[in-house]
Amino acid sequence: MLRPKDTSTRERKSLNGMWQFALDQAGAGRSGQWFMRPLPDAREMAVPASFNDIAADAAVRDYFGDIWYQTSVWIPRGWQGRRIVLHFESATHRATVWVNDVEVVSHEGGYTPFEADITEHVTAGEQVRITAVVNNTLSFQSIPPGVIEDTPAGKRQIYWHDFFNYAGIHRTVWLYATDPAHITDVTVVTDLDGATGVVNYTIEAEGADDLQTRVTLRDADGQEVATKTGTTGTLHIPNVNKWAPGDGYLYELELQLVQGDTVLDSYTQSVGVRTVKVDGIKFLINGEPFSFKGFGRHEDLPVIGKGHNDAYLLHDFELLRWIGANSFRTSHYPYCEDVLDYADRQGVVLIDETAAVGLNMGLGGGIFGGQGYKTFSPETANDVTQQVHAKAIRELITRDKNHPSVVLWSIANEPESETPEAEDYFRPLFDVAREADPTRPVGFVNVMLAPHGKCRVSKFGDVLMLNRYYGWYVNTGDLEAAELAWEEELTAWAGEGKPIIITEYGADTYPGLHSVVAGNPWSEEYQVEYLDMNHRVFDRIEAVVGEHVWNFADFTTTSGIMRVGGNKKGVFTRDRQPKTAAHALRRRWRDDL
Ligand code: BDP
Repeated sequence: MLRPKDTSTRERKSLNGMWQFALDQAGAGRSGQWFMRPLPDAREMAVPASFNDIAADAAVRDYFGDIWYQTSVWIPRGWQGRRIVLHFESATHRATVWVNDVEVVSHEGGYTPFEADITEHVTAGEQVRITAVVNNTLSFQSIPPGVIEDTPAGKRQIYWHDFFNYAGIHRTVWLYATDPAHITDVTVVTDLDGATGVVNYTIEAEGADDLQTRVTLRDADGQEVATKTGTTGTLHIPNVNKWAPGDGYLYELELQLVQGDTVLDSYTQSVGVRTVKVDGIKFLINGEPFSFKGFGRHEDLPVIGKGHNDAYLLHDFELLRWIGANSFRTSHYPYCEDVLDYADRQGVVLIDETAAVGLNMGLGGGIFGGQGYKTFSPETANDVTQQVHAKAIRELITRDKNHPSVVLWSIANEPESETPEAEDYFRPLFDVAREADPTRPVGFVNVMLAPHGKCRVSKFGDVLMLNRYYGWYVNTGDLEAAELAWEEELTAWAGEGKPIIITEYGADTYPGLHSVVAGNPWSEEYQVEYLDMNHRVFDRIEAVVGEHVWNFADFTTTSGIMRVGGNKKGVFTRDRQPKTAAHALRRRWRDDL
């Protein structure tokens, strides 16, 4: 699937703005065919945004079930004879969509795009009604998982990930038009041969059997550097300008379907020429050892929740630059594609993660003890879950495969990984990832409950990604003991001979809480002491090639005694003010200061 774009032959129209909106508490909308007419008792809702925090009402914030969205749109008169497509960049966690009275698409998974060819159901120059029923419930067969429990007070949605289950239409909805003959996908794989850049491309198209496929590669100044015909081929760039960390140089590949002198379809794909390879304990980008400095993050903003916002995107990247970070992980789900595009342009390196978070009944919202379920069993996470998970991996890779910024796939965060059931569940999922993308390393993020010697899944990964909270969840306030225990475990992992990225280490810190005495958790000073201790350990172990602090900014979670107005492990507050630790990290990460 290609991201909708304006090109010389394609036109897109954003459906963002105010939609009609109704919560379907009684679950009456599907059988009552709400898509046939204006939604009953509708209010207005902003798209893109999470609906949860808009109403200032706990019943809305904590609602789970069917959520109806409706809008109407004019099909441009000039789109007569064109192929017309309705495209959702995401709907969390699943949706079914109707155009007028006709169901056109259903999609499972809250963070990847889906679309429907609606040409047959619309008329150029006329208005159509678009209705989407979004559903945000989590079950053992969804990614991420959850369960609905019956309690004396009614049904409650339970889940085991430590961030609020924001839902709705979080990203842009597009209507776009192409020629009936159109390109459906392109895969670009780059390589380096000395100073020559190698760009392998494969194009897929529909209705194009009798057409010629033409590609033209241009540099950042718009100068043509190579051209070719055919749906698959290799282009060479003498004296290539590489894409590298901190230097997001991009070429542009124009793809065309041509009949005689007429270009029927044209699409542009940006291309960063770089290589990624794991070699022993080294993580190589363009053959050079790369060391990850940065954060685990969240899509989490005041009022709009997981809704995308360009101004925050720019500001967050400014803060990454300010602090000297070169990378981050899209914890714990695929991010808005605007984020990936911008990372490409900025030369920021990404670990790209699926939404498989919370597949661990030993945990819940952090390290809070068992949940009373077995993680993997026929009744809980089972074969169906595994298939949904496999699809989530495929959809992530299909969507993000052409982003040079993405150097590593993370197929899950902190799942149960110490049991034979976990081993059986994950083994085939690594194959799924490698089949979908043979060019990038694959890993998963290991949790403290499955330390070295116990984890049965790490052996499948190309790199080791570890989340550890020595000095926070264990050895709280005792950094001396934490340092000994952490170094012992990390030394054991280093014996595996793989690169190690510390994908999470962090301490909750209440901004403004200070302490002159060391070892005082929640204070700004303790966050600094905690990070310093971790860095001493990392600096003694050669296999550690990355440090991603948890978290870039404070974020919203469910309520609980372990959370004070959300998770406070941010180095920045939720409104992006630095805690003391931000300055300390800046001194460590910026080598130009
Ligand atoms: C880890 C999770 C992360 C949590 C974090 C924490 O990967 O999502 O927010 O710990 O407890 O277990 O702060």
